[in-house]
Amino acid sequence: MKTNNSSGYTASHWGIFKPVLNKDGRIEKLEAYKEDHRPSPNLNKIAELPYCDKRIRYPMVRESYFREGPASREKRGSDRWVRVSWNDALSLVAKEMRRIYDHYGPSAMFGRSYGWMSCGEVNSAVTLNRRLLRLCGGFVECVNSYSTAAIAPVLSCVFGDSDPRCSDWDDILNNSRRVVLWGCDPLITNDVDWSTTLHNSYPKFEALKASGIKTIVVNPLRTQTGAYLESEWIAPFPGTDCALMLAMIHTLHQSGRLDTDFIERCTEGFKPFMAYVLGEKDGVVKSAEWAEAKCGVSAQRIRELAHELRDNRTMIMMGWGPQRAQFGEQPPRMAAALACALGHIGLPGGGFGTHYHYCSGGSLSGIGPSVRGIGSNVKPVLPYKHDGAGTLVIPVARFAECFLNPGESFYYMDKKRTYPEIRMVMWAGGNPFSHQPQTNRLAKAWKKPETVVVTDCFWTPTALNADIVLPACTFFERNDITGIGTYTNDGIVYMKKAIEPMYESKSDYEIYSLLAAKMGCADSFTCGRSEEDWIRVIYQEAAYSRRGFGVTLPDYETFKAEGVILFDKKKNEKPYIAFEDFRNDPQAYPLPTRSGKIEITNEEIQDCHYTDCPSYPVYLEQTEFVRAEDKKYPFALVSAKSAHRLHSQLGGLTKEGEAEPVMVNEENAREKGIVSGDTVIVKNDRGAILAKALVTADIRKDVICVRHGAWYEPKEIDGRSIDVGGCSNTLTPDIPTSRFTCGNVASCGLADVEKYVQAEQKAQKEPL
Ligand SMILES: Nc1nc2c(c(=O)[nH]1)N[C@H]1C(S)=C(S)[C@@H](COP(=O)(O)OP(=O)(O)OC[C@H]3O[C@@H](n4cnc5c(=O)[nH]c(N)nc54)[C@H](O)[C@@H]3O)O[C@H]1N2
Ligand SMILES: Nc1nc2c(c(=O)[nH]1)N[C@H]1C(S)=C(S)[C@@H](COP(=O)(O)OP(=O)(O)OC[C@H]3O[C@@H](n4cnc5c(=O)[nH]c(N)nc54)[C@H](O)[C@@H]3O)O[C@H]1N2
Ligand SMILES: [Mo]
Repeated sequence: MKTNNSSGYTASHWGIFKPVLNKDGRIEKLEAYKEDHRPSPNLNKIAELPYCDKRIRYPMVRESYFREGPASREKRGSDRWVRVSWNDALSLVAKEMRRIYDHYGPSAMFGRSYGWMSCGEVNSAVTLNRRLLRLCGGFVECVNSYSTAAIAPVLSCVFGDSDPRCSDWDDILNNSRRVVLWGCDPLITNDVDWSTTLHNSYPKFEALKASGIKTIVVNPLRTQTGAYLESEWIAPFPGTDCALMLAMIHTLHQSGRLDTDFIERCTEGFKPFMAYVLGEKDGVVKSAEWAEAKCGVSAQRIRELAHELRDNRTMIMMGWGPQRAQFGEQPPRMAAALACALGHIGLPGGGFGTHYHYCSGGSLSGIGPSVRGIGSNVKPVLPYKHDGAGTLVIPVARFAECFLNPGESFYYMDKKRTYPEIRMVMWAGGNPFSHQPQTNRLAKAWKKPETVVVTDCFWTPTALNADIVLPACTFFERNDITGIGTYTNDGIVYMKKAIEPMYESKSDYEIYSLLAAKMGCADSFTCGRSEEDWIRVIYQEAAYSRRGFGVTLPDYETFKAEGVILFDKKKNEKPYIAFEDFRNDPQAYPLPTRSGKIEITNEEIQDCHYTDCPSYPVYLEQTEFVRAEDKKYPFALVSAKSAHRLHSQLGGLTKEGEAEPVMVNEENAREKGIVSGDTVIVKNDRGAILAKALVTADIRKDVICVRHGAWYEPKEIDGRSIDVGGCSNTLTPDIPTSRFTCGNVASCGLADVEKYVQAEQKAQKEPL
């Protein structure tokens, strides 16, 4: 174990650093922690966060809400704001919570409050919100995430594990001959971690580049990772990966090269799937020529690729981009089937891994305890009417649909369910006006509840659409504790406050403790503990949990003084190879699936009888498909993660007039008369955004990319509503991936791009 005499560090999703203050006590810069393998390129921006001019300075109430209460909800988003005292703001929230619980019970309360907030186990805003609402009687619970809504449930069906552990990087570096980066861009996405990070995977990608192992990117974008690794780039149209993979399987079958030994010993239900590949039922042979017409990759390259991967030990690194689309369940299932067909699962350097792009997945983990937070799993203590809402569950991304259509039934997994009627929304630490598809539809749905309370540090579009806004301080302005590395468990950080809370902002813990006091459940909420008490308890519980495992942590005062503790790494005799035991002896080491094998055909899914998610993986053409005859909207939209933001976070620092880029292929740009730097309008039937053209060869023709997380800012221009903030979700459809998982879509939907001249010309005559 290593400790560092380094008190003064804090931690963020982007890593650990020490804020350096200038003589006026202002954060001037951030010094990256010395063990950080690749300090985030965003450090300079992060240092500006507390001083962002979008900070919420005081508790605020929407003017008409202040006067008339919930009746004025139509004015949400367009009203003026009234500054109130903390006491008045919290009394107002508590009064409304009581009214809702008294009259309607927990099934009217929306409290899941999805979001990435900041790290820190005591000030986990999402947890605190849920903890309080549970004590009050409960709320409508949401299942799934926006990250892995489709992939996680289907991998549970296929492998019996929603996120099977990947083979170690050392195994790849020693044994792989091909690495396929399928729908992922790890150099962008490993910049952040759900807890905090040492960026362990960056040296691995450096080693991969140095190794000479051939890498192949399958993505409509060339990707930052592909450019760095100088990978071969195969660019299918978005949403067509399954066609490409099916044709690869077909090719191997035709040349007698399927790994039939592996398929027979280790998979379940490959036969009916193969009958589909061969077109025995639908009369459509999933040949390379068939796939070329769908995915735009030449039949010859598809055939060569199948053989190339069969002949060379291949690791498929599957990202989560392809599953955030209509029928998003299919690409991960199909990739598993392809990996089985190639037969490399369980062999050194081979197989399929689904988190090399996320939180340093595949890197060695530390030997030490995991830090467990304050928790929200508490029993109701208040005597409000209880209507059994604890059992009410909606898939998280269907919440706008739920607000719009209470009482309507919907399908999810194997059941038909009903949407409850939501009357109050309590949101802390998340930004639905950034994360939910089809933002203009959300804006309508958001008008339905009677009261909306938002706790955030910034005037995000979500805060602007609230009735009561509570200002949280940033992680720079509070003490806290966090583990390091979601998959890698590298150690623990005492997050030390760098500056005092600015304006009237308070830590989330203080805000929610005060609100709990107003509700009459302060003791149950705080357990009589201050923030500092909780940090100590969380640390000591972690230390205690590993006593007897040969891991002794320093005492609390030492930890606090040192600031960062790093655990020793597990030293395996040989690198971990996913599914190795299972492959060697599937009877002795069965998977936790019904059959104990990899389920290509799955009964649980089959029993649902959904045409949008059948029993084995298939290619389903998305409703909005780029090669459709209707050329009204000729481009397929991709909205990948941005290297410069964590979702919408840091987006508030965008300078006035700095438009969000849209990547446009060179050839398309020429046809459209667009050059880099042009202001363009990107539009479809769901909305329109203003963006700045980035003309490039790094995107497939007929595909455009607006990265995720720019701030929604609708304005009336030329008689229509245009989102001048450039939020990609203004253009995405709010549809479920399928009835099976009801996942969210992101890279999905068609749009058009044109040079934006109209309003500029008009602006010269009559300024807007
Ligand atoms: N089009 C498109 N849509 C997507 C995606 C995509 O790729 N494309 N990705 C999806 C995915 S994977 C995800 S996970 C979601 C993410 O969606 P979100 O998690 O909602 O996105 P964030 O912008 O991280 O929102 C966090 C909010 O918490 C606030 N915050 C930060 N620190 C604190 C704090 O200490 N206290 C409080 N109270 N608030 C704080 C921030 O200001 C911010 O408003 O988006 C999803 N939506
Ligand atoms: N810098 C940064 N890093 C992040 C985040 C962030 O906001 N910013 N968010 C974090 C979170 S919460 C999550 S869940 C992970 C998400 O990690 P991912 O989901 O893997 O990231 P995305 O960028 O959404 O998608 C990955 C890639 O999928 C590609 N793609 C989209 N559609 C298709 C398709 O149909 N076929 C193929 N082959 N490729 C397609 C996109 O071009 C993109 O390069 O990232 C995490 N890391
Ligand atoms: Mo995510």
